[in-house]
Amino acid sequence: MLDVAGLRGLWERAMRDRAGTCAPDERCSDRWAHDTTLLRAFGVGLHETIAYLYNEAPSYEAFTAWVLAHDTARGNAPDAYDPSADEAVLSPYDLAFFEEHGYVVVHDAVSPSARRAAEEAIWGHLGMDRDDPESWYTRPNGHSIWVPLLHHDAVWANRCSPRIRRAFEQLWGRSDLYPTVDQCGFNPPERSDWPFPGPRLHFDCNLTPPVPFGLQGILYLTDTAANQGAFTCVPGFHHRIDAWLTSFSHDGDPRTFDLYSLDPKPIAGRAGDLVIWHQALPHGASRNSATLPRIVQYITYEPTTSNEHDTWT
Ligand SMILES: O=C(O)CCC(=O)C(=O)O
Repeated sequence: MLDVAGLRGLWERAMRDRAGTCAPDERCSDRWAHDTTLLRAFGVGLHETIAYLYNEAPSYEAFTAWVLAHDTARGNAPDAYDPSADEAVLSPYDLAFFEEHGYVVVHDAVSPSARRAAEEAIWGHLGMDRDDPESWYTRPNGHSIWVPLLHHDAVWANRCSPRIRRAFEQLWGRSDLYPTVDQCGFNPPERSDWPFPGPRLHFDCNLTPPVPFGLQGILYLTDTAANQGAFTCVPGFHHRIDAWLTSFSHDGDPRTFDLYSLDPKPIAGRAGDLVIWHQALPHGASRNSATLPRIVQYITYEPTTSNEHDTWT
């Protein structure tokens, strides 16, 4: 079978890694950026691909068929968006706010009908009734706020929103970006039989200093009060992180440090707000002490080449 745009190399590397025979230089960040871009261009999620490759060890033919079965005509490619929507989404004030605080809120990132469609899709996927609070605690996916709904049309429509793409382009200062194929989230009010399961404050990025520029994002599909499980981060920490990491060079582990001691702040928002944050901010969800669930979609755009270190800390 023909190699499809580098898929064979990706499949071969995964099979070698699975067998424990992958050479160290095959795991470099450039290779990672290439492979993740390839998967995003085909419209498949990273975790679903890893689960498929590592759990099922498919033949190359089966893997290619699996990838190609995903609809790639979703408008996720850098040249697929409408140039008429090319005006700035983030104002100079927004950009300065991001520079100072390391996060920014994009209002009306998607239309009301688009966010309602995604919210409906999540209720439907979970098999829950928004008017029946008992149903909010009967999740088929276990005790987690993650909702692995990746390929619903409404979710794809938000992921490819021109306003969202443009905001990420402005922050990255480049346009060779693809949206990650990421999941949704459902964080109901905490109960004694359903304590908040996290994610608590953490970093997803490599903590080898200097921590490079990188972005993450969350779209609020419903109004989200500060006490409603809101996204929480430590504003401004991107300016301090390298010095902070250096303080661990002889003793301690930044991954086990009590990040709650760094003065985190919940970021409330309206339905349709997208919060974008610098990867160097400690961040997480929070416990929901309100009366309604927090319902979100995770959306990030990443470039086709890597600025990350090869050594993971
Ligand atoms: O759901 C949230 O508010 C936080 C999400 C998060 O921690 C992440 O995307 O890494």
